Amino acid sequence: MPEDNLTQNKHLQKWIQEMAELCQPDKVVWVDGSEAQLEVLRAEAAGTGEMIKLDPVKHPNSYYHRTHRNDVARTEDKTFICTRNKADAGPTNNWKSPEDAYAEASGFFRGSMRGRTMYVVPFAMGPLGSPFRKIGVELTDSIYVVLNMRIMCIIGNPVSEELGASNDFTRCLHGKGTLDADKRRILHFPEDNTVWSVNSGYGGNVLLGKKCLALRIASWMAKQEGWLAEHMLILGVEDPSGRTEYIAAAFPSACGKTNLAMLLPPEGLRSKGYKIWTVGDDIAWIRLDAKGQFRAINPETGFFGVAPGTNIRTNPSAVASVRKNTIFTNVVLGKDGTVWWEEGDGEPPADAVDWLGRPWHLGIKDADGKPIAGAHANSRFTAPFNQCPSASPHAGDPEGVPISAFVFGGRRNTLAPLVYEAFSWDHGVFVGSSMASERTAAQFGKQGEVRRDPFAMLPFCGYHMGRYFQHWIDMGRAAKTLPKIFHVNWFKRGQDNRFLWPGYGENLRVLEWILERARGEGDAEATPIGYVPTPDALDLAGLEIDSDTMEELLKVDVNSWKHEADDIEAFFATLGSELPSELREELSSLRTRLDEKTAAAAR
Ligand code: OXD
Ligand code: MN
Repeated sequence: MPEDNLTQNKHLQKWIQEMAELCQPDKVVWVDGSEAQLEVLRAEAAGTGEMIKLDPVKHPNSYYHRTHRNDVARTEDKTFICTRNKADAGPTNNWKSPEDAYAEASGFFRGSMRGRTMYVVPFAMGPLGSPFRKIGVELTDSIYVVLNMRIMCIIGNPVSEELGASNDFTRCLHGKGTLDADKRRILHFPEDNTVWSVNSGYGGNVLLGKKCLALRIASWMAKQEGWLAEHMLILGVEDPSGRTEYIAAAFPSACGKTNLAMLLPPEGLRSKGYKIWTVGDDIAWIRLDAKGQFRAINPETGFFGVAPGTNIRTNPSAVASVRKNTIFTNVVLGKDGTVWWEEGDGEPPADAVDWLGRPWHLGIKDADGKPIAGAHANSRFTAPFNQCPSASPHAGDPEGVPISAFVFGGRRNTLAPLVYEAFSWDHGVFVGSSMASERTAAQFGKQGEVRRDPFAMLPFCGYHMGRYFQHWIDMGRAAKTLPKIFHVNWFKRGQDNRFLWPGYGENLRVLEWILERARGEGDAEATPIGYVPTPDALDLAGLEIDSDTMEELLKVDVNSWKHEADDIEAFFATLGSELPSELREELSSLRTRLDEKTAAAAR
């Protein structure tokens, strides 16, 4: 037992003991969350080179860290849902039996912390005292993890005090091990409320409160307990009358969620009095309140955002958020203690090393003459939520914020119009369940290939996807006020392959229409796929966009949608008998509406 262990919790004590016996750390240190202790850890990590302290004037209290070159992103092929019955994990997850998974990973953990310290990090996802909050305890041999957890959630004594003698906490064990990629495992045991992660040091695999607890384990809990754990941003739109309404939106990774969550209104709308309030950029926990209204919290207290592409134009609020108290991972490091990344602001530091630690300068090329990027494409910043200028004053409300609209989005080069509204809750669930993105020329693989990512939860749903769809349908039945459901596509391209919509701040024009529709206002036209804005329904004042482009953006091409219906059917078939009948019916109604449209055009 750690000498300074402040917990009297017998369940926690027993588990720490067992895990320490397995991993054999030299020391077990209780993380109390105090600034004094964190300072000691920062100094220790700076001493060993695990973290590099950045220039205290340009980047106050900020650090740099590099992960192993084979360990720079989430590893979905090494991520498993370990349930007694394989069917409970469903066809979209990798599965292992709990016995096999524990046995194999125990081998990797055994003795792996010799010569190292095991840190005990009690953490809370969601505000303390809130009906939403869940408690976890992460055991880790990485100071980088402790310091990131400090930014991403509430840690330390306030959490263990709230836990008291209860056994109701997620047991999270993380060990860097040898960083051997073949032996990397991210294992979820929802039946045991346990996560084991070994042989990785990359954030998404090791900050176990985030994807592992707040999405995979939480989605399982949410199904049992009657709530929703979603891969969604939450934002508030304040209109000129001072009214603020909230939207929760799901997009696959790399579709600009953080940018949308921190959107800065374009001048035209800002001068009218519009403001955006950020509640969360990645995860939403959603419950029905006593009145049957959906309310959401962001269970995190920080941003773990992608650095490249973040600049004063794309996301000024993110730039402000990372000014201090930030950890940068795998970006360019200057000898002068500054950091830089591609499509960031300003010039790179003169004397710099890239994310692999090699001397680097802008324009440097590899042996084939290809430019070498200085920052890894998935390099990250970890920054405190409350440093965001658009942080909502209601982000920490224990009851959450009321949700007026759910928005789903994908990256579709052609098919999907800029925005459309589902006809009903079940139709909206169908829209979420059939979400997809197309590969662009910038991605590896066949261009135009469609990848289904239902509710942007494909890598994060901790149980059978068909049952998850059913849960969404059931939540709609339980609600007394139903938010409307929308689909957006910022990425539609014209004949010349250029984006038709300017995106970024201008997306607020679309959100404005969405909220009007949610209130029962706003003009729309029924099409086979849903309600689409009439040509003059969007407020385009101050935006230079011609009517042909708008027509193209809002167009619903019936033949392409017929192909889409075939593709959705093929995807649904992979879910077998667990696909809710409501979704089968929605697909068949979509086909009927498309056929009617063709018939009407022929008449
Ligand atoms: C993330 C992701 O890091 O979705 O948030 O990949
Ligand atoms: Mn995410």
